[in-house]
Amino acid sequence: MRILHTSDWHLGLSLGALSLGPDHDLFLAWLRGALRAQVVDALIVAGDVFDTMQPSADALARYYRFLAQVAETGVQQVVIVGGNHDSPSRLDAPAEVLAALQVHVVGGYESDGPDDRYLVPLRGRGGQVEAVCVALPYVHEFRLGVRTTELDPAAVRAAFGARFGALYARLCDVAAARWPGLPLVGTGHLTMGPATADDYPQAIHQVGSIDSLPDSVVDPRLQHLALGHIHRSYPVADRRGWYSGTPVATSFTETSARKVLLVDLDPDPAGRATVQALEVPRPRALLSLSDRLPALCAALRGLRWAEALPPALALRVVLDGPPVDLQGQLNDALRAHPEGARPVVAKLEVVAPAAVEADDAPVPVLTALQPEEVLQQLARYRGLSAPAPLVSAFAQLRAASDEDWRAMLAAAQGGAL
Ligand SMILES: [Mn+2]
Repeated sequence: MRILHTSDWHLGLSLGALSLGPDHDLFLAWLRGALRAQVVDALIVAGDVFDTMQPSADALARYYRFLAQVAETGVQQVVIVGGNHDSPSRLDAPAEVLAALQVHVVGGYESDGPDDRYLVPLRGRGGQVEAVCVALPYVHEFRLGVRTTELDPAAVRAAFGARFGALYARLCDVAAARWPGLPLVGTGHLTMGPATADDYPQAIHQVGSIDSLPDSVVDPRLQHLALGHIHRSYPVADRRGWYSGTPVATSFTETSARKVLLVDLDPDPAGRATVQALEVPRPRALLSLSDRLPALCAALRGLRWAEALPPALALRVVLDGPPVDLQGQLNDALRAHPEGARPVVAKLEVVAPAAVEADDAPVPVLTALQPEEVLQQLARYRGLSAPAPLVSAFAQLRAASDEDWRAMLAAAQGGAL
């Protein structure tokens, strides 16, 4: 039984004003080719199919078009579970129609529902059941009944580890009893292993105080736990669990190669799966560029790329003085490329040189600064140097007595005070 494991498609995602729809179309076309070429029996999508709870019609069309075409690749079944970005009920709504296409959807976890919902027998090309998938979607902490407010973090982590472990163990028990002698594979949308801040596209991904779950969550009977949630590919729990990572980068920080995983199960249920990564061709470069405006415009004019789609740009313009038709100059530079093959500015930030230097300097404590220093720093931040007369006028105002103030105001207002 050969499985292709992917996750975190985030269909419907935009980078700033740039829709990643064309990127997702290229990925899904490539995926159909890979499923056919690699003679895959089952496709597993481990959550975050969509980027939002209410995906656009465009994102839905892309999803259904793919599912309608996937049978042509020879894949015998598709298993899709919901992630924290997906609406469980919306994902489940077409489940019965999709079941007719051998697409098994599990949108969300109900603690009082029947176990059958989370068990998908996987058939090989001969039509025989050759493996069973324990298809668990993202499970919100309150569904597991752990009260995070009453326990310290270590106790919460231990309690969640025990609950998740017991959930997988119970479903493995049922699967092993109903389909004895077959290898088991699982899904999950949760955090395990050495996730870093960059692995979470949004703070919401660090759900409650669960943090990273212990290896003991992965039931030893699961040959492969297909994980989603973290956007980088890495193994956990003695390589029995794997994150596939996002196939299409969802942010400018996801610069490493994007992957899907090919998983060959051992027909012996006590055996081990073999996992190999397939690199997904990058549909477009995500470039972060920072420079002064003339150099940046020259760089934009000279951009060349090998990817199918023009680059998405995160620009940081370092301004020496007051901005001079910034947008116009950037647009002129971009028009060096033909329409339809023009790089797209997804993010634009304007900073003063002082701000660039200040990135490396320690942040000064406000109370340790003299007011004149604050004035000079403000001027530098705005890309100006504070002229001496301004600084001395400021110092004079600061030193002025109440009487001086009245005199100055009177002078300024023509003696009407
Ligand atoms: Mn995700």
